[in-house]
Amino acid sequence: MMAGVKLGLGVVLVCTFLISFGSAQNERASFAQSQGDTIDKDSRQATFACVYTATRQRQLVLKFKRTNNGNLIGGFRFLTVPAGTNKGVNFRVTLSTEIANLNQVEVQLELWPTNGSTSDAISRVKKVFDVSATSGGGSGGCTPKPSEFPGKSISTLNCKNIMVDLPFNLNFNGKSGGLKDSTGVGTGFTAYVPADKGDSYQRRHLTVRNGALVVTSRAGTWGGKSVNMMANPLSVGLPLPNRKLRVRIDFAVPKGLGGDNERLCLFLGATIDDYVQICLISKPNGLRYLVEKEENGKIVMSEQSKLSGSLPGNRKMRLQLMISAFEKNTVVASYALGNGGFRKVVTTNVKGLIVSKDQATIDPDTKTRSLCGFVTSAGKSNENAKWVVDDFEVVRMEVKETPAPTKPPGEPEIDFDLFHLPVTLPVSLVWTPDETMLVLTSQSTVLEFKINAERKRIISRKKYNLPLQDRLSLGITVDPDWAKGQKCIWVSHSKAYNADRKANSGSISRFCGNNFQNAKTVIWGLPTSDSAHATNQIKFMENGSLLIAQGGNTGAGGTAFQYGAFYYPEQPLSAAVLIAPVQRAGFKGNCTPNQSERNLDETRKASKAKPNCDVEVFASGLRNIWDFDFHPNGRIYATDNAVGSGRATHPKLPKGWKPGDDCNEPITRSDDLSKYIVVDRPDVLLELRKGRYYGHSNPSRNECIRDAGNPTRGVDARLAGPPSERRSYAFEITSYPVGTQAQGNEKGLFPYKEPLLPLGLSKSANGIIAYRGNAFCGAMKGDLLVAYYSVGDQIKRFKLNNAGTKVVFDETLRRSTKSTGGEEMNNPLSIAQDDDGNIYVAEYRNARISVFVPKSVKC
Ligand SMILES: *[C@@H]1O[C@H](CO)[C@@H](O)[C@H](O)[C@H]1NC(C)=O
Ligand SMILES: *[C@@H]1O[C@H](CO)[C@@H](O)[C@H](O)[C@H]1NC(C)=O
Ligand SMILES: *[C@@H]1O[C@H](CO)[C@@H](O)[C@H](O)[C@H]1NC(C)=O
Ligand SMILES: [Ca+2]
Ligand SMILES: [Ca+2]
Repeated sequence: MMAGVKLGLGVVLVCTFLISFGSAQNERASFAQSQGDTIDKDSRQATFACVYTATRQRQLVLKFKRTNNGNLIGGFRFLTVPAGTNKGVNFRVTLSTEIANLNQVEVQLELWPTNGSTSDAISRVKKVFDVSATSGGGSGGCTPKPSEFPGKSISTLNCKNIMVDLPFNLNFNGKSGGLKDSTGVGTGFTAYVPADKGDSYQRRHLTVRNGALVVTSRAGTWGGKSVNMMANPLSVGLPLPNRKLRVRIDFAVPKGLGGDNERLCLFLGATIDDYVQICLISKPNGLRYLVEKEENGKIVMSEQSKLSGSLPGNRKMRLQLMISAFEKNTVVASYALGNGGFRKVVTTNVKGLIVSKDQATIDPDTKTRSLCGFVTSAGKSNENAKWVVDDFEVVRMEVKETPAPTKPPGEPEIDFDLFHLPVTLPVSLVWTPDETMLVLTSQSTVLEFKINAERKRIISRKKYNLPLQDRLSLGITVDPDWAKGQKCIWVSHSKAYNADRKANSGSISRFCGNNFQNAKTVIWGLPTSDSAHATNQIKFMENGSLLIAQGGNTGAGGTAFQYGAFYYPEQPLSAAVLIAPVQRAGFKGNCTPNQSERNLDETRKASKAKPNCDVEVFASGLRNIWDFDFHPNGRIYATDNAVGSGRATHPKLPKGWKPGDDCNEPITRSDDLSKYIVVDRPDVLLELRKGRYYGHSNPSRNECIRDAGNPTRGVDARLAGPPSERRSYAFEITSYPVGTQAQGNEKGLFPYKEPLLPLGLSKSANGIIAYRGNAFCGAMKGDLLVAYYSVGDQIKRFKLNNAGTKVVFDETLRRSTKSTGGEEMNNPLSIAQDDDGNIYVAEYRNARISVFVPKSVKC
């Protein structure tokens, strides 16, 4: 038993139990003492030889960490291994680009039960690996973070150049730049899809010539989970999900194909295991089209048929994908022979992942995870056919908007003059009592504007750099005592997204002085997910307490070892609106949990001890609440962002679970995932109340039941969406056993409160204001204005009933979309208003503030 003693109680019990089988005390994993272990800085490939002994199926985990602080660097691997004695395992791992900056890494090998029944590993060994000898990488290229291909490069270009502007057309004139061909001429494509093994980008097989791209095909396939290698899957990043797009490729079918599955495919995908494609394929019975869809490594659709008609003499044909991510994520695949019309062959729905929903989990420079392009394969043929591609284009399609709903009776015409103020990366804005507007950028600068809105003029503009290097700033508000001469701003910031992100990097600082130069961090140690869910907007209540919109760490409350994004578990202060009486003397702002980050990372279970600070949960169950506003009616209204990428789990309930019991076991088995997956949910508008729970689980607070649970066999908790849209959404979660009630107030839990209004899928409803202006004879006073960041970029207007308990009318705010006479918005994020009723919208991707100046009407 000596080996067991240092392993902790849980494991000792396992050993005692297994001792009757005679071998448990030897369960362990170790490095094979091989001189051959390598980490190559240039290719970022690590190879390690390990041995293990296990009495049953176990999980081996190889991790790479910084030696100075123990933080994980990108690139770790889980392997499920069968029982065996002294079995050898070779790991190959691609590390993230962080490796280029390090001289040493700590490599850690662990053996875990596959069912996550212990709080610590059965065995753990470490060694420090010297990487100073190998050369520093330093090459350009794009290795997104977070990424669907962790640690792998998807381009030789900078990440910022992967997504293309529309319309996008390649006619291979050699002037488009992009990935290079065999002779160094640009193909115009900006990315490739990395393979499991080896390099998928193989320049030597590409030649730009006479206005065409000639590709020599190689053997290869993406089908299934195990083998994913295709040469030259050339692609571009698409601006999704907020656009409807048409992608086309024109090419000539090579002569002499032998019916050996030789093919050219036009694809749209997020990974080699999640894509949809239409191919022209050569089969023994002739040329056919093939439409394939793979999800999570399984081909879930494969339809083929012979072409209707024959190829023209020049053997030219076209393939097309029409992509629309509004509501359902629909892809329509078509083909055309020669110059003939397109023939629609398949209409299918794809996962939100493929169309870049859930923007918070996408690398901020790359901005998309939707790669669209073409790839050829020689199939089973020994010949490497040459495919000649003439044209590749992506164009934007018009989207029909829902017709304007009937106005409330007696409402005057609501219309605005529109102008813009340029600001790069604006995230939050606030008006001061001095009638200046402060705009915060994600890079921690503050721009101060004095504006004459009526004349559409900037009177003055001043810039302040806050001393917050390398921090992501998201929220700004002014000090309640500003009017008394206390010129201070409060800013929320974190290390979300940063290369050395931290689980508890969320902070709120106060900056005072003429240049906001006097900084004081008032609250720190708040949760930060490994995606862009962090400490969001902050606002003061009238009594001086600060309310803080704090994002969650997980996709749907549960923790699953299998998902790369949303790695950390929920914590006692995550996924909530927090309240902090910062004005109180002796206020304690250090909310750093006493659980080490290393322990959080290794166990994937958060300590339930609430950090010993004066920050409390005001309202809970909020997945990634961005903003909220105080309404003149005394209520608080908020938005929340729901699951959109199809990769999120709710907590699993242990056997015999009762409300108020624990549910913080992470999911460790891949085959368990499907039992807990939460499919995409609508974003919501909420009325935020103290002491209520809004449905996003948090095991560290014993909040185990998502949404309305699953009380009956029938459809539960069906709520109507916006009146103009005439549809409804059920807030039940059918993966819970029938009879599972929504969260009540057992053992001090906050009882569940339904949202005020489901808004629809993947809107990314963010900024919200309760409009206070008297414009339009007061017709808009008290209406809620909400920014849709993702699908259908716009400002939505919601009219409440007198009690403020129901939305009775909704419309797209005039001039916030093209079809309402405005200039198209791109990722509107936050909204503010001034005392004259002018409305200011921070458009993140358009790098501007849109100002809506109400047109006057006679009352
Ligand atoms: C999980 O694994 C442990 C250790 O191997 C074993 O004792 C336990 O019975 C397993 N539990 C379940 C639910 O499979
Ligand atoms: C302010 O009001 C909120 C909501 O009622 C309350 O929870 C909080 O304790 C109050 N803060 C102070 C400083 O009184
Ligand atoms: C962590 O916090 C809990 C609750 O406040 C306390 O009981 C425990 O002693 C703390 N642990 C450490 C290591 O400080
Ligand atoms: Ca695959
Ligand atoms: Ca039900």
